[in-house]
Amino acid sequence: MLEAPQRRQARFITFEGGEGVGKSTQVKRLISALARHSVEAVRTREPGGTPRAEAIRSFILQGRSEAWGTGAEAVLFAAARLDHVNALIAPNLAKGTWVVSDRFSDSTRAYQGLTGGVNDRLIDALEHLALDGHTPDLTIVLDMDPVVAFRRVEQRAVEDGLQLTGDRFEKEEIEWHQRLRQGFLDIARNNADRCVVISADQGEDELEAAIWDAVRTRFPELQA
Ligand code: T5A
Repeated sequence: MLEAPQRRQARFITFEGGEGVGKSTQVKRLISALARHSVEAVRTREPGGTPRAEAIRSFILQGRSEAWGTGAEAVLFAAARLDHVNALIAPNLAKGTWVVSDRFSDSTRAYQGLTGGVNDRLIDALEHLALDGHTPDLTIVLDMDPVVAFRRVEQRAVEDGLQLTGDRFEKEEIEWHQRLRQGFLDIARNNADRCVVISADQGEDELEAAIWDAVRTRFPELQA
């Protein structure tokens, strides 16, 4: 009797890093690379990914939560994440679809925790609550000098014919972004079994190849 082909275990991959390092670009490229290897994957992002979480995204990124303080903002990001996990991430993984997310819980730890001053106990508790065991299988941390990343964001604004007013996070000082960069590197060092740091200061094609190498190394089933 023929055995039914074994379904590959669905994987959860997240991209992290500072603003403008190329996460969105590479998330799209990874989805395409996975499709070329017959892997069905959904692309999502944080904050957001579901209608309810997108509503929280708009509220926060318009600066409307600013007066509440960083601790309350961490709670809002976690509320969005809880819905994202329950309504999108967990159901897709359960039915065998891979999930690739542009930012996830490490962003709360880096932005609100390590650079925003929210204590580890609250960050840990929120992470425990929102993830409910759905820790990423692989986190790609894209790393580069924030000054260079800002130039990319400026260039994008020029190309889009926009004035670079920035959302409220992008108005923060460059020094703050340097600390943020170090925060992501610290998270990667403390979670070396899950995180891979890749220099984002290279062309899109080269970066895509480096990311694909990391993904295939972590998930050898893709080499079959
Ligand atoms: N936040 C989020 C928190 O504070 N806590 C949390 O818990 C979470 C989840 C999200 C904000 O919310 C904060 C963090 C953020 O401040 P966002 O709009 O999602 O806001 O912000 P970013 O994730 O920073 O999005 P960006 O679009 O600005 O940056 P990306 O996605 O890293 O970069 P990308 O791919 O859009 O590329 C930027 C530009 O560079 C070009 C692209 O064409 C584009 O023009 N580019 C390259 N140029 C040269 N070489 C390359 N290799 C390039 N790759 C891309």
